[in-house]
Amino acid sequence: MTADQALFQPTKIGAIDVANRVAMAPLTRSRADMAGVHSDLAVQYYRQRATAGLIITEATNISRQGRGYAFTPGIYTDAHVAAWRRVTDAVHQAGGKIVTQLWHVGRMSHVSLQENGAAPVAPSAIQAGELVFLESQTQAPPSMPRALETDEIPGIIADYRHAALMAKHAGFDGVEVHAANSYLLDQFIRDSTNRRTDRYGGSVENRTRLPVEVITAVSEVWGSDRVGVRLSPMSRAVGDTSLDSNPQATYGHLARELGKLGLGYLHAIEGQTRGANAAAAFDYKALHAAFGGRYIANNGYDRQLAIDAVASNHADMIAFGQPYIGNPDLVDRLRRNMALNENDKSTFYGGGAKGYTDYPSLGATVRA
Ligand code: 8OZ
Repeated sequence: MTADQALFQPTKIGAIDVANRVAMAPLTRSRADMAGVHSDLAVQYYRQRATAGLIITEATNISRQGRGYAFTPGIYTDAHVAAWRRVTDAVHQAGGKIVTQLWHVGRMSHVSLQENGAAPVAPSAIQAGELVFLESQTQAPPSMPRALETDEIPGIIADYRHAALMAKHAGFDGVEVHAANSYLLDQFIRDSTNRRTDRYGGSVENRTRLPVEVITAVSEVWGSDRVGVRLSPMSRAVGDTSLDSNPQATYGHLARELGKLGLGYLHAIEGQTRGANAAAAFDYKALHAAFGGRYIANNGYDRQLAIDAVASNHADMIAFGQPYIGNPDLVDRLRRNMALNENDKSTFYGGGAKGYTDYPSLGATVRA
């Protein structure tokens, strides 16, 4: 086998058999309804991308409290399950595999998105930078959060467990726990956003306790070999300064603890989310080694970087994000070394079919 063929070989990611090493990274597209229920447009969107070895869905809210952006989907009501079931059936019929990404935004929310205008919750009452997207189709700074009481933590874990169970009812192949990009679990991990003095704050052991407890609970539902986790040790939220003071030690500890659970995979955003690949800024190989299991690398990979990363065993799979917006048949294009469609950035978030399900695949005529 030549180096460039390794990217297209099947493998096993935990308990999931994947047809190739190309994953579709989670992509927020904001096309669900106000209640977080997908329409059949999402069925078409995911079906079109089913030749990916593994689809990781867009970040999906585990609870009403976990919601921070309008029109993002949920996985906590029966209506959510029914809508996602149509998606998973379509992907499976097309020969694909699909896991959903379990998401609680923590402080990255707005009172208008919360039940009865409640304050968003966070490890500590520190307001986030960046902007969230409201139902009024406008953007706003996140609201001032309130710190979770210690006795509320079991309720958060129960919400993750419930969402994991709902994901099972919806027919997914597994779940990915979103512990990246400065959302709730990452807010606990980082000392810049966690000033707690209880057993969930202070030491690295304490700050990583909630992610480990959540992932343990989710693993009880699914079996740990169908649970993945996404981390982004070096990624700041836009307009935010929320990095950890010692990412290598903190995320290394977490990866080691998660490795002991026997998870299906660790998915790492190498560098700044949506930025260039910055594998040099952090020792991701050490993170992978601490974890000891399957590793999905993400961020700014192109065809050659992906081929090299899989051929050299840097990664077991490469997750492509933005290339999957405009290229439903990305695997085919990479295999044949064909040009990629350009993305229309104005249709990334919100709207309908335009920029969602209308990107062309290489047709049979091109193929001939
Ligand atoms: C883009 C817009 C809103 C949310 C992430 C879930 O960065 C997101 C997200 C991306 O992980």
